[in-house]
Amino acid sequence: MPASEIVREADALRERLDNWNYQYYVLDRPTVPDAEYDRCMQRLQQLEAQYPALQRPDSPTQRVGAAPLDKFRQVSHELPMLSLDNAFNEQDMLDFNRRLLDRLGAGHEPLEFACEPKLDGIAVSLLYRDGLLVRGATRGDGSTGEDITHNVRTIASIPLRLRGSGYPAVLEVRGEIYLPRAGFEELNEAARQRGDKTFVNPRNAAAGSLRQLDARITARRPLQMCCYGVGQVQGGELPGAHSQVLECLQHWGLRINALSRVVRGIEACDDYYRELAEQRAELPYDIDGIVFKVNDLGLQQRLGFVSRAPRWAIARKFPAQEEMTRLLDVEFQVGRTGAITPVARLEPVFVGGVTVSNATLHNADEIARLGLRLGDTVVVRRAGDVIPQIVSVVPERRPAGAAAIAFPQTCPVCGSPVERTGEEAVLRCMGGLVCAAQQKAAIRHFASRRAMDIEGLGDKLVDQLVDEGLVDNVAALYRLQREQLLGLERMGEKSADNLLQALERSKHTSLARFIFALGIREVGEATALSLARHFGSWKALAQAPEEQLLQVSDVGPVVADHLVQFFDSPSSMAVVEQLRAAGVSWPDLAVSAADLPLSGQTWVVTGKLEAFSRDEAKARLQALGAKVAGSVSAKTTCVVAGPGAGSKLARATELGVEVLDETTFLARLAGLEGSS
Ligand code: I6G
Repeated sequence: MPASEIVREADALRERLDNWNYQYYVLDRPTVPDAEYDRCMQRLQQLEAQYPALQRPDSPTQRVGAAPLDKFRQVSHELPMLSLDNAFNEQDMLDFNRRLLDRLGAGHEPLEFACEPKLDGIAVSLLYRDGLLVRGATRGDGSTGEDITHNVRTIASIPLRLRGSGYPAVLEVRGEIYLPRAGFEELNEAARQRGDKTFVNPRNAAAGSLRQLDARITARRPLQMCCYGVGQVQGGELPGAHSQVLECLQHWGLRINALSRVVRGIEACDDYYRELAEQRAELPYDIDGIVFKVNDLGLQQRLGFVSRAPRWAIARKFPAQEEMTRLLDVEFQVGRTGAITPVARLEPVFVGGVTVSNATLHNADEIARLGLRLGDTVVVRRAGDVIPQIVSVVPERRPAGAAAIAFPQTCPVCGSPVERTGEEAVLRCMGGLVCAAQQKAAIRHFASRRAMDIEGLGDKLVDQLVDEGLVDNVAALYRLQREQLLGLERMGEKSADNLLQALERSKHTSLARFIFALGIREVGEATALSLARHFGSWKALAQAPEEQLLQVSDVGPVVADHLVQFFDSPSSMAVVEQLRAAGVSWPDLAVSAADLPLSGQTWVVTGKLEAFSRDEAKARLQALGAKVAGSVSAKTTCVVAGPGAGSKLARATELGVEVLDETTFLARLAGLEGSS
């Protein structure tokens, strides 16, 4: 190939990759499949390796390149990186507004505010010279930070070169680098599997990831950057409002918060705060408050600064997601699969908007990692909908003689031996279905709404049935007699009849629900659905060799192994036979997955639904062949939005994705379910 053509190809590949990166990381609108992206990247890498003269520091291939550093260089911020004043309630916000109006004088009411969530991450500064990223630095003490250029270069949402034109010759961009919650959970899960120390929260994980001398480690962490303003600006002009500056940054390829908004008046700030407080648990990242800024940069300049914070901005904080409390005791719960889970009993503490008195401790490794002892003061974290966790111990508050936490030598429920199998971190009761705890958990799962949906068979009643010896496995439920039920404490005739009717009704189910209800290890609702769709009948599934099971989406070697163990177990299969003999049945699936009415479509359900839970809506959509995703993108077919739908609805509207309210959704479902 002639040299000019090679240069042209490399330039075209770079431009294409930069565009896709921008679409994906900054605008959240993926445009090409990953495979196509990878092909282009490989081709560019190949060209640059073959013709080193083509290499450029801003090439998308050059995100990780330099050798590890031996230490961080110090960076002096030309303009100090300030902190923000905090507001904790509505009155603090009214006081803030009054202070602004007093300073600015008459004629400015209502003020225009730029509002956006305050991400719980690490504040950083990015310096661009003539559009090229030349330095990344931490905030440090505000005057001096650390040079983390090698690490910020690995973050895909940070452009190595600004896009477009019109940017100032020197542009310092400020923002927050953070780790989305999903990335944090994955990182910690992987650390737990390896027996390594876990990160306390996403913020610490982001900080730890940025403080790496070896950029290859940072590159493996799914860090994100969200820009909230500018520092020094030379050789160019920016527009006169903060919101317009943010828009410019986005045009130049930098990521800004999709939820930022301009409002008029302090009451509208309160509305925004409440709206975001409702969405907080559902956001894919941690936020600790909302930042409000006077939008007009001229007014900002007039207002100026007080000590280390701007007068024109304030952060209204949300209730803390981490609080301290005391560990009163550790109890051991035996689950459906015999896994023995330590559960911390805590002095009740208000955290993340609710009172928490229990927290999971996962397993013995987790307790060892935390170095936890009875009576310790601990930091409890409750973020989003994740169950509360103990994230650290406060060593200086340990009482004298605090006892170590002893794990049971035998099952605390049935006294059977306990074992750790293979590489597993969990301790398991080996009692199997002899163990009353396992029996109860299996029955509770079987009866649950998303499994056989046996109305009226709640946890207390399951306990009674097992404790009284009336039921020891799920099939025995269908042999219950009215007189037996009437013999139970607090069981009236009406309740007994209702339960018998509910049991009768539950016999008409679907194959997917039945598979899920059996409680086979690692077979959740989605896997059960995939299995049902793939095999169409119980017989075909139960006879399937491992190779066939592995062909099902969602089924890997571990799940396949659990399935085979279940089908090879005479006692498990005897229970299935008893269930079928009792009349549990379902229509075999004649249609293949590809023929279902919503096959190939991606739906998102958000907000509060009246007629059913989001999980139910999800299951109904999946049964019609749809994929149900957690976030809205250009690939989303339709969004079902109930009241309280926030960012996902906004995103759908922005992208022109079809949005259905609950009534229209129900009508659509009825039509589709009738036709499939
Ligand atoms: O720490 C911060 C987080 C978010 C900020 C900030 C922000 O705006 C959304 N803005 C300023 C002006 C400062 N710190 C100093």
